[in-house]
Amino acid sequence: MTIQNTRREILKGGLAVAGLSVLGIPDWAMPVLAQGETLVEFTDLPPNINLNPTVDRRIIDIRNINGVFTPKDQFFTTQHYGHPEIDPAAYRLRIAGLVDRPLSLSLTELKAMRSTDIVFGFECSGNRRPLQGLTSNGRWTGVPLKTVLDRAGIKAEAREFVFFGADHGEEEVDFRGTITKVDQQFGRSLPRDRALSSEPLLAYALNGEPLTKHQGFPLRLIMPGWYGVANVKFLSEIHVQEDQYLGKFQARWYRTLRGEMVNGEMKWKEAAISHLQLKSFIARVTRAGDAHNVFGVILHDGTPIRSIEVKIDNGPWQAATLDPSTKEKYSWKLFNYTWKGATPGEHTLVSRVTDVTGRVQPTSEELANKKTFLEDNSQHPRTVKIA
Ligand SMILES: Nc1nc2c(c(=O)[nH]1)N[C@H]1C(S)=C(S)[C@@H](COP(=O)(O)O)O[C@H]1N2
Ligand SMILES: [Mo]
Repeated sequence: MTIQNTRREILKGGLAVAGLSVLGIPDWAMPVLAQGETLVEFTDLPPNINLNPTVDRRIIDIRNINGVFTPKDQFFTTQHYGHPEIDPAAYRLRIAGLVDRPLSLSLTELKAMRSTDIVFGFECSGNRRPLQGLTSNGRWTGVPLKTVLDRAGIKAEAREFVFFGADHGEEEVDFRGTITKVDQQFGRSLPRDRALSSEPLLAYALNGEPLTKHQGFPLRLIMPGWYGVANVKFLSEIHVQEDQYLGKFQARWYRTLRGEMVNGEMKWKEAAISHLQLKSFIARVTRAGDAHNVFGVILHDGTPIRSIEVKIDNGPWQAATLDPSTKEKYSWKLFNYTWKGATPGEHTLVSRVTDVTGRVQPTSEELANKKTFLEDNSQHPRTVKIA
C-alpha cells in the first residue's frame, strides 16, 4: 500500500478527527512535528476528506507540508485525459507553423542543450477551501523555451504560440446548438512576448530527477508565475501561428467571469486563466508547551511580497515571518506565526498577504463579483479548538 492510499483510507475512515498524531501508523509518522509538538486539528475540515478522488488526481495534505520542495511522489496532480504512454526513445518535440526551420527534437538533443533551473510553486486554478491541496513546489530543470524557438527562427507575423500535449480525448464542440464530436489534444497558448521571454522552460526534470508520468514525462512547459493549466505536460508540439488559439482548455474550460466597476458602471469580463492571483492560507497549527505555531503557504506570480499577516478572532493583524528558505522569486513562500496566550475554546485564524505593488489578498466578500469558481484567492478563515 502506498502512503497516498494509506492516507486516503485513514481519512475516509473518519479517523482524522480523532487526531492524526495518536494513530501510530509507521508511514503516517507525522515527520513534520518536532518532539513535544502536537497537531491542533482544524475543526472546519470535514472528517471524510478524500485526497485521491480519482487515479488522475492527487491532492496534498497541506498539514503535512515538510520543507520547501514537494517530493516527486507527493506532488499534487490533475489532468484531463489521463497519462499518455510515451516511449522516450521514439519521443520527438515538433516545432512547426510560422518558423524558418521546422524542428523535430529528441530528448537526447534537448538534454544536450544548455540547461537551466527554476524553483516554481503553483496551484491549480480550481484550488480552494477547505482542502487547498492542489498545490506544490518544485525545482524544474530544462531548456529555455527561447533557445528552441530561436533555433527554429520565428517569423515576424507570429503572434500565438500553441503548446499541445500528447494526451487527447473526444470533445463535444457546440456551435450555436449544433454539437460536433471531435478528437482533440490538450492545448494551451501564450502570446508572442511571453513565449519569447527568457523565463518559460521546457522542463524534463523535477527536483533533479526525470519527470514522473504525473508531472508530464518526458517534457512539460513551465510558465513561472502562472496557474497550473498553463504548464502543459507531455508536451509534443509547439505550433506557431498568427490566429488566436481558442481550444477548450484555453477559451472555455479555464476562464473567469468577473464584474468590475469601471467609471461607475459594472463591466463583466471573461478572461482566460493566466498568472497566479496573490494568495495565502494557513496549513497547520501545532502546539508546543504553552505556545502555538501557525504555519502557512503563499502562492503568487513572482511579484515580491511586502507582508504576510495573521489574525486571531477579532484581534489585530499581526506580522508573520517568511521562511528564508523560500525566497526564490517564483517559489511558493512558507510562513510562521507564534501564537501566544491561546485560551481554551474555539478560535478563528486567517492569513492575508500583500505584495510590493500594494495588492492585498481579498476577502471572499470582496470576491463576490467573481462568478466562476476558478482563481479563488480569497482569505481563508480556519477554526481550531484549543483544549
Ligand atoms: N498535457 C496536459 N497538461 C496539463 C493538463 C492536462 O490535462 N494535460 N492539466 C493542467 C492542469 S489543469 C494543471 S493544474 C496542471 C497540474 O500539474 P501537475 O499534475 O504536475 O500538478 O497541469 C496542467 N497541464
Ligand atoms: Mo488545473
